[in-house]
Amino acid sequence: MTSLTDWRLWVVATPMLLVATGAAQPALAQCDNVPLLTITDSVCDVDAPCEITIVLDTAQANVASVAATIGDGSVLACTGNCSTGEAAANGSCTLNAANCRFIVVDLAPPLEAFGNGDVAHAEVVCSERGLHLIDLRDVSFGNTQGLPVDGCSAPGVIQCGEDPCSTAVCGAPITMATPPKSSDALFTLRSAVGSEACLACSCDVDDDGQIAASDALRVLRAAVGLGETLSCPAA
Ligand SMILES: [Ca+2]
Repeated sequence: MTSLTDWRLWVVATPMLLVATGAAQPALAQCDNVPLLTITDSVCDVDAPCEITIVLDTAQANVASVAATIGDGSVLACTGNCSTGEAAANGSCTLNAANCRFIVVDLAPPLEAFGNGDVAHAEVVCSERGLHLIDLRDVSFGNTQGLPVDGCSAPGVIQCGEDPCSTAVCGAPITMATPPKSSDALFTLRSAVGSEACLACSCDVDDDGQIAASDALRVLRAAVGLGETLSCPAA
């Protein structure tokens, strides 16, 4: 039998799920078995040059060029400094400081396909303290024949400034209140679907190494006074 409290929880949780998933990334199934370009999670000082790493998973495709724009210009600027990583050692990297668009390409015959791993190290400057989800926008891939290759990108988390875990409250990424509020649960849910950036010390409230919808539900249960115990990993 469902208790009144369970029903209240469901009524609150359902619109939260709709809100959170409505802002999610395009269907991931489209990105199965195609090259994927990502930014590794990075920690940067405010207003100081900082190197971020661009990583390629080729999905066994022939990829000899990658290009993308780092972020939307709101948080990060680019210095123009870029170098290739081990997975694109035969290529060269160019980064446009004006718009943060980079290209890594092998232009020296014989053209060789890139491997899996670091393809570029790009220098950026973050101006806004906090955690930021940074996209790789307008991504494109090409092969050794110069022909386009279908592929995808995924964002990375850039921490700008000091470690927020030093002051974080487990389960309360927004309000830092104990017990947390429903807004903390919503933020946790949005981070679970990739719409927000949250650290494990704030949002992995069952300490299982992942931020999932189940973490958001635990936060919500704590917020409505169901005595949920929240336990995040140490920073
Ligand atoms: Ca978890």
